[in-house]
Amino acid sequence: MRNIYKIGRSFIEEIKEGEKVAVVHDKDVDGIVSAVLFARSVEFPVFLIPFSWKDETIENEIIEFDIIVTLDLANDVVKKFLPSGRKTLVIDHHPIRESINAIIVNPRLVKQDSYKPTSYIVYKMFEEKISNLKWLAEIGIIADKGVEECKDVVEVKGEVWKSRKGTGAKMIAASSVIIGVTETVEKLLSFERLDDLLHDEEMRSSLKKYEKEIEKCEKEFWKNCMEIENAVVGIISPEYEGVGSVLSTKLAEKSKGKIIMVITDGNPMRVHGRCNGCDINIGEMLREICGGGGHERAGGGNIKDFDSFVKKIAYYLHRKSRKLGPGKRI
Ligand SMILES: [Mn+2]
Repeated sequence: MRNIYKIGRSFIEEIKEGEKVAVVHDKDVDGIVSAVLFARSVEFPVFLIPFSWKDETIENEIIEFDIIVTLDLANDVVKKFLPSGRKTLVIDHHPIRESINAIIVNPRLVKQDSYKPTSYIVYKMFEEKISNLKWLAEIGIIADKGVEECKDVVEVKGEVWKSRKGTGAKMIAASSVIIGVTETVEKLLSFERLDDLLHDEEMRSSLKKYEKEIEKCEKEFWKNCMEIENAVVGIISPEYEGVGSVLSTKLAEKSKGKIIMVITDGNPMRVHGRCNGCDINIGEMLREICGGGGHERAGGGNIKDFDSFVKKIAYYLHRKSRKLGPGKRI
């Protein structure tokens, strides 16, 4: 593993004075923290660009740069916007499905099923320079649920989400949707200690607002939900991004064995499926029903028509409970 960090560092050392460096990073907490750790590690100025798969302007934004560094973005995502002939460094932890013309720092090159968030990788690459920001790296790791394999960095005991660093992770998530990703990065760049984050008024009020919104949506979900076999399906209209995903995870933790489908209203409507402890593969189910995807316990997809979605769920679950194959009619 040490070797891949060294390859990443050599790439950085070879950057010449005057070369313009763009850092494109994911918008989630791991991506935001990685960007802050990276910017605080290198001696040269960097231009930070938050990116999500919906962004279409990225190619124009990075065209003028000599060097591209991407953080927490999978190879196949980077491939879509990478301009040709540009020196590129990809620091990431997603499965490697595509090869691209770049230097790759990804623990999966060494161990395929490794799960070490990008915050951990960036921290390990520059540990000597940013040991004072270990608390921030820990927050990025906690947010991406990577504590298990990063115990040499994360020091939290007991329930991580209830710890001070867990609260820090929630504050960053909330502030990124309420005050914005770039503004959140700006703030984090100025914090030296965990207390600077935990005591920041704007960050604190973001978390309060976000939690209030989740509570409101939880009530809305139970008020108009319907039960189909062991699935509970309900629509919510959240004010902020990411609420559907957070709420579905929360509800599934509370209702073990139930399939939770939180649908966020909009055009298109989006479904967030979760299940803890049932024998239905959520990702597979949503792939078949609405062309979505995911894994055993969590998945998502877009819905055009609510009524036909509900019918398809009923048909799918009825078929599964009778162990019928996909082609057989009931
Ligand atoms: Mn990540």
